[in-house]
Amino acid sequence: MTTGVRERAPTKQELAAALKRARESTLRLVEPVTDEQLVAQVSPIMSPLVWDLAHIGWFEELWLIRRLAGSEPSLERFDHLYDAFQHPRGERSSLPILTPPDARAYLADVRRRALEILDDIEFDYSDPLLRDGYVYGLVLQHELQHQETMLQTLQLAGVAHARHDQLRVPPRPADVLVPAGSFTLGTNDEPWAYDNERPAHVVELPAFTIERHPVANERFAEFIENGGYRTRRYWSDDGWEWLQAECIEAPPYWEAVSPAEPVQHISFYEAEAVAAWAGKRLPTEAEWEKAAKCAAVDMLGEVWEWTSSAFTGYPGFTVFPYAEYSEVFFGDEHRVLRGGSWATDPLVARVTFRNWDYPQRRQLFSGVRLAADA
Ligand code: AVJ
Ligand code: FE
Repeated sequence: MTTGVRERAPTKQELAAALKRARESTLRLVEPVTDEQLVAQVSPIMSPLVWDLAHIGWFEELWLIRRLAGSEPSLERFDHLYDAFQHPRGERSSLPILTPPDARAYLADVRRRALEILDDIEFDYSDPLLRDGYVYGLVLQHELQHQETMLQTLQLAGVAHARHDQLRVPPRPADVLVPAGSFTLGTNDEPWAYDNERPAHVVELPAFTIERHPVANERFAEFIENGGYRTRRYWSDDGWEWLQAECIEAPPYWEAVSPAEPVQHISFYEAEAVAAWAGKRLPTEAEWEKAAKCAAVDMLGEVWEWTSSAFTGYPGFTVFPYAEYSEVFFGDEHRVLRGGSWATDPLVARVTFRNWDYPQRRQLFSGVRLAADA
């Protein structure tokens, strides 16, 4: 199965194969991880890995078993343990969550039952949950996104080292001019798009330039050498306040980076500051998407790129199929990131996909691509 607008609905075999592939990569990710590492609370902003594992199963049970077949949860207490809104990430290791062997057994059991239901199901295409296999796409993308979350935890734990050495950014920044005019932001016909990517709507933008590649470490190093972290005017008020409170002088893992790779693990504030130092600015998410769609700049799969946009609903937004994916995060607290990183599965990393996080966050595989008024 590929991304992009599909000609026809995926078959049951294709859905089962996609679920299998996602599960294999989840299990591969935790294969070298000890049970002790699985239960560790690595950071207050991350769940213990064993929580992510069981939560993947819980989400699959919720949508592919309870919703589709109307069955009861396997255990009543799972809703309170594995619903992400019940307990903050930093408290999850002190909850009575499943042990690593039980979490693995639960994942396998849910999968077995979900595949039985898939086998029996009558695809009712008037049901928006089933049309184009939507609910299967929801569960798949959920698992794939949690893999990236788990990789962030592994990185913070020092267990994994970001496997990004295939990324190379040319030494000289190259600008692409995107002429003024309108384009369509978002999508109506990407079958597995999230509610926050819809509806497609026309947006008019003045001309702007955007760089062909994200900022590389060597350029970021120049920013540091030029006193970037000590120069007030490069920083927003919030950014400067954050910088003073955290005493930050470089991105995390800075000692180990290669010059030609995109800078990673930078916060929105650092992204803004390096842009100001370069005499540029962050793109808005509309500019980012226009460049990807109309100037055909390849912008997927390097690093997540901070945009200047707050995460909000597009005009005409409607919740589907649950408010806790997107809507509860709308507002001015979160900034949008675009593009997907080297750790993002291609099923998720599409041109209309919107990620979001708090501006101070650096656990993400996040970098920046610079833009400017034309
Ligand atoms: C879209 C990456 C911000 O991890 O909080 C996982 C994805 N939603 N489970 C997140 C998600 C529910 C979400 N992000
Ligand atoms: Fe989740």
